[in-house]
Amino acid sequence: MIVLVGCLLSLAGAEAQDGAFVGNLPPAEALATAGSNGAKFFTSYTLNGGHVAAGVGWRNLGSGRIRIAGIPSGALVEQAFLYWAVLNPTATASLARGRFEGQTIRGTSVGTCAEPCWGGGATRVYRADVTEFVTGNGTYRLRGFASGLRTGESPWSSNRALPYAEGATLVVIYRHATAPVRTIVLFEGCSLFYGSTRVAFKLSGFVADPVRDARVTVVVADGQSTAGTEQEVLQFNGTTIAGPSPSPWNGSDGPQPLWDTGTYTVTSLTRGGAKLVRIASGGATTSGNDCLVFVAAVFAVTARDTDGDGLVDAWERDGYDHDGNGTVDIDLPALGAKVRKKDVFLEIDYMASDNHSHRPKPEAIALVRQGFRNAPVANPDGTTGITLHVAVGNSLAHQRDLDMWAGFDTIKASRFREDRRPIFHYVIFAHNMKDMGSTSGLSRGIPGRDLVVSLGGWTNQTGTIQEQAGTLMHELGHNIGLRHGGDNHTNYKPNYLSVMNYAFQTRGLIKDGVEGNFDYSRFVNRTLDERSLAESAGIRRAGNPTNYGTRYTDAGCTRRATAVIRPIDWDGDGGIDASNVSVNVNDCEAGVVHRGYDDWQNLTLDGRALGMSSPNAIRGDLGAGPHPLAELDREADSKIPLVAPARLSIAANALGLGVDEVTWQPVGLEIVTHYNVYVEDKGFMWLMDSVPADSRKELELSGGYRWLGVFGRSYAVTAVDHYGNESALTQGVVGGR
Ligand SMILES: [Ca+2]
Ligand SMILES: [Ca+2]
Ligand SMILES: [Ca+2]
Ligand SMILES: [Ca+2]
Ligand SMILES: [Zn+2]
Ligand SMILES: [Zn+2]
Repeated sequence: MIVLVGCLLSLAGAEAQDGAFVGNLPPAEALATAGSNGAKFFTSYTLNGGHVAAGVGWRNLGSGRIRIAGIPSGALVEQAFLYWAVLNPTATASLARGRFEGQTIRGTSVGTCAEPCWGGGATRVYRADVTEFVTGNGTYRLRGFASGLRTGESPWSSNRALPYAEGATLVVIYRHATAPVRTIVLFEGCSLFYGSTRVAFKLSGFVADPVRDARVTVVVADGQSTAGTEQEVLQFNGTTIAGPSPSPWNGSDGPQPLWDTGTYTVTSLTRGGAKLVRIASGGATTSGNDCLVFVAAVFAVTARDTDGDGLVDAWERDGYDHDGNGTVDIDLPALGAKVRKKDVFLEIDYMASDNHSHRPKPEAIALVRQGFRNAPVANPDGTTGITLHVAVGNSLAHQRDLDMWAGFDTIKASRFREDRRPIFHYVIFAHNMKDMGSTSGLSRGIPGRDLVVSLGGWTNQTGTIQEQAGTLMHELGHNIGLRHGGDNHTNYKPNYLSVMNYAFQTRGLIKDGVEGNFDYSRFVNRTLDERSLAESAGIRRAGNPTNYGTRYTDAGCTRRATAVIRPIDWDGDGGIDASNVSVNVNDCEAGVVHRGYDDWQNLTLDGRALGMSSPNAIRGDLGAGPHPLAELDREADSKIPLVAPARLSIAANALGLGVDEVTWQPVGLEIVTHYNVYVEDKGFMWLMDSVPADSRKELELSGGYRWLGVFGRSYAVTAVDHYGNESALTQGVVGGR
């Protein structure tokens, strides 16, 4: 609104509540400091991709359409945020709410400041993650946002009613394989500028190298067309890039005035190697400008990421300078990051109570790190593997049930440093998640940056080493783009050997006859058509290793574990059939074709969407359940069969006449409680003894167990876990019988 004397008087009172602006035109540098309160770093993405933004002005409507254009064909939406502003004296829940494409969304407050001369009390700015509803170019319908009137009449009509809706802007970050690598930083806030004041902000969190292109988007509320008077300018690094005529803030987003989303190319104004750029806006002359509110800014500039891990070369070489002040804030090289080798960073905070702690066990972290280190992923430096850096951080107050994601966000806001946001995944080892039973964990989106491990309902309330390792690796797998079937959510596929498959999450892969190998899928196995399965071929595809085993359900829906990749007795009739069989091999689900998947060659380490507003959302998969909200729980885990003990060996009479020595390889799982030893007599296997499992041997897989047979000649051994599940028999006969 045009500044009137009365408005200025009301602003004098409002100044006290927002230190981001001052009365007279100060030097830009001084305002940059004050302004930094009003344009806070929110997040950044480094990926092959870019951003687009568009807005709608909706005073006296609270609804409208936003048309997104400019996303290249073939691109994938990495993340989408909606910003909106509304004027109202008090903050109410309805101000933070609206419907986006028919779905209710709830925003987070990103700032409150003085209002732009309408007597509206205060300006309130909100942001919501709408990634799950944005698929690409097109028109998006927004309805039901707070507005005192929905008549669409002029803002200057005498008919007025609070709250005063200003407008909304949709910012879309996309990924595209042939787009250059860019760092895209988002800043947000609420800063009034009017009369002779101006706003000036520093944008940082990138290294502009090389500067192939640079673009800045600025979102400002309450602009209006004021031909001849109150013409504003927008400056980038001290050079005017828009205005004074037309003003960049003339309410051009439409259909109602009072909202502008401006995107400008600033390539030639961005210095090579820059870690900081400045934007400023205000009246073109001292005659002043309209009452305006800065809402958000996006800066996107080309960057280098030689190893594709989403960490800019300059950060990995020189350290990350978050605020661009010349001082390194995260010394990535000191932490072991390399420019030419892929790195993944985790911060893990954990809950602890008087009688137990969810601090991750060092052995669990070691298992996951080993899995990444051994990854068959090539690096530019000629090595293979990914370096997983794990910072175990804060001990958190114990909560029985963590509210998702609100409770998570509360903890994250106070315990996770802002300058780590572009680099680290944030992990909480919690007890349980609210209303999710014994669900083992949860990833916020696929891909994502946040995850929870929640084993409070598992072994000893904290989970075994293997339950911790597998769940961490599973949820991290979702964070880096993996699903329960690799590229789809079909679970329990026998030809998908990955901790992403529930059959292997808490036990690791079966390899060389033992369990506990925590890994993502390293190769594509044979495609399985459940209508026609060749038992002799199993899941092996030519050229693949032969030393893996798998799990499946047989024709009677009995779950089975096998230490070999072929042959596989799919129907469970005890023999390898010559002709093909028809069996629902994945958890007894009705017949489909299952394809294998190579996880390691398809990870998403860069970009990574920053969570979702809905706990149940997966990018591109909305309504295409099952969603990760229902992750593996203890009930489902209790049905997973153990592999039979391997390498049964019998030395006849080794310990005296008629006393045989029977040895076997431990299964390799902490949940194994004992082994049963059977001896055959008259065609029946008699249980002769139970040998307690040695947890140390289980984990180290060193040596074998020994049982001294006394009569038998034909032995069998099984493993039994703490659920009471007994494995299949491993049978052996004394030689020469
Ligand atoms: Ca990198
Ligand atoms: Ca710094
Ligand atoms: Ca790296
Ligand atoms: Ca068979
Ligand atoms: Zn607990
Ligand atoms: Zn999962």
